[in-house]
Amino acid sequence: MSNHAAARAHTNIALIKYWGKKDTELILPMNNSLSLTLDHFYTDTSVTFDSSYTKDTFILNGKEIPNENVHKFLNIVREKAGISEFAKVNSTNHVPTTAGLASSASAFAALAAAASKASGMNLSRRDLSRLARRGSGSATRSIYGGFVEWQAGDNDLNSYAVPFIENVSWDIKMIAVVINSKPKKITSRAGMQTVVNTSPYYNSWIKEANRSIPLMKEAISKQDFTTMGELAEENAMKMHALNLSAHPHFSYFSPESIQVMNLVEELRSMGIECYYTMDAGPNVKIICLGKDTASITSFLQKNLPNTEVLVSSAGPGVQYLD
Ligand code: 2P0
Repeated sequence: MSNHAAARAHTNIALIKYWGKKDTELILPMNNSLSLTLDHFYTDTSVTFDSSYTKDTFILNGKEIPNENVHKFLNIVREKAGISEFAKVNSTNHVPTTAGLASSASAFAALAAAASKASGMNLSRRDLSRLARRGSGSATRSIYGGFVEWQAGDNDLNSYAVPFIENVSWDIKMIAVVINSKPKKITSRAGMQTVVNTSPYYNSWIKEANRSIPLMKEAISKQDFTTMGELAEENAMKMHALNLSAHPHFSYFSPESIQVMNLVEELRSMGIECYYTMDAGPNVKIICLGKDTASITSFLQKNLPNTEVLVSSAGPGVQYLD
């Protein structure tokens, strides 16, 4: 049995977001979500199981750090594979370190692929997606490239991602605007469950997300950028509105996030079509077409000098490295 494997997975940004679980142990989401896997941000992870190890070790970007979530995930892999050896996990995040874009999506997708292969399993992509889900919800989608839908399901077997359009011929870009100010950190995990438990608007969110998924798929199929962008921006704002309606209420917006969103609206009024989305942090991601990338980035840099912008295209699904 080969006890070593390495894999690369890219991060993804949700256009229709996952924000709440119906099962926190199995990570079963309340609604389907739909994302774009990106080419620029990825994680490389190698895993070795060895009977001489006396504990699990996790090395991230060259530094050993204890991580209970990685250990719990390795327990799931060992149980599925029927092995008992501890593992050494070595991960490198290929995301500019200052960007604050490091993502549990690429991390757990790469770990699922590397750990399952190193443990002797040969999982289908569907089963890899189910396994990645146990580490982090958004990782479910990073098994596939391009546009991906996570079908919520209602149990461990039927909650997984499916590729919607893996080979994207549409010249869609995602510009990540890196905002360095740090508002109080609330993890996605804690934030979304506070919302599920306390927001009076949560049922409306589910209804709206379910309504938006088929509309978003239709817009992507037709390469209807206006509908796609409007749906993505509205969905993101609805998610952030839930956070303001929770008890205790919270927000991921920083003053600079709002400034960037205002600049996107200004670009639109100038006839340059682009839309924003935000996740569980202050960075703003701008969705645009390749032809407008240069004008958007120079407008941003003129108005917010010293702001880092990172441009991504659609990226591939998980790959084995050896
Ligand atoms: C998403 N996010 O659909 C949403 C939108 C952030 C905002 O999935 O608890 O790290 O590990 O399942 O996946 C980020 O949350 O949370 C996320 P867990 P995860 O991309």
